[in-house]
Amino acid sequence: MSQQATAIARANIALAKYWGKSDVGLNLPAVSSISLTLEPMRTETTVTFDAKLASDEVILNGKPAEGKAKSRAIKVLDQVRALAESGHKARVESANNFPTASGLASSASGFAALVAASWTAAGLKRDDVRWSAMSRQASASAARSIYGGFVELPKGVPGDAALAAREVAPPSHWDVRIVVAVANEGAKDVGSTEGMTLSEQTSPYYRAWVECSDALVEEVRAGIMARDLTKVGEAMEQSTLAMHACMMASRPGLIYLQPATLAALATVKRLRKEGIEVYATMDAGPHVKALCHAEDAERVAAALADTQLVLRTLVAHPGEGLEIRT
Ligand code: 2P0
Repeated sequence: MSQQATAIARANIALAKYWGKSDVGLNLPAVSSISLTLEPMRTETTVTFDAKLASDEVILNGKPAEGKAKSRAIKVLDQVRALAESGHKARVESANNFPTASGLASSASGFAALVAASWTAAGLKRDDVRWSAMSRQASASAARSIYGGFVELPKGVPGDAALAAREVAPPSHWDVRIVVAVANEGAKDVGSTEGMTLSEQTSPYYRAWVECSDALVEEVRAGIMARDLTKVGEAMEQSTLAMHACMMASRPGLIYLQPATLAALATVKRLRKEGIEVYATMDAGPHVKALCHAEDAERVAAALADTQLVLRTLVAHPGEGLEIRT
């Protein structure tokens, strides 16, 4: 007998950034973050628990996963098996409908979909709070992809195994756009977990980053509630630049920004001078994500696509939280 379920999760982009951990074992963030869940950037994952399988199989985008990607997925399956008191091995098939090198973290939607699909396939009842906490342990940004729209993941005090994200406002609250300017197709050199540890241990600006983040999160949250793009945008830009300053001052320096990043930032600044409300954010990679009103998205995308060294653009809008396909 086999038990199967399919889950769909969307990528998210942090408007107020997470960088640093307060508890590495439980993967608790040292700072609160606020994100926007993105449509149409989706991961669809099917999990099948099957008594006939001798070992777990993990297929990512049509290819068998190996190494760290596979062991991180198996860790989630083991947690779900322990809860469901089941010993059956599983087959996991997961695919993204957005390119992995688009600069949109696939670990967020990937782990959110994996937790929800394996939980449901094991016969456990839907529980978004526990899904978010389990996703957070696999990858903190994944906790935010369980919910739709504007989502906050509070910082965690060491030992708080149940820490989960929560909805700030649903997708219908505010029809903004994120325009992604893809700067480079290559994989990044230093992953987020490793980068955060390095920053905490060596960056003289790490403490300052943690200290300034609370006020920025408050500002982003208040700006979202008031649908005030200037307020959200200004705080969002300071959050990303403060995070990058902290990264850069690590030893060795973590420089995720590339020439195309700076060119795209100059375009965003120029558009603002021309009267378009648009603000930029970057993650642990070179891509620029621009936040703007829906009616300006076409013009922002055209200007970024026209920017030297920018490869292409993608446009996203607020999306729903986790869906189970029955
Ligand atoms: C964010 N990032 O808030 C920040 C901004 C990258 C820069 O969340 O170590 O892959 O697995 O918890 O979730 C990327 O971090 O890190 C991330 P882990 P994750 O979106």
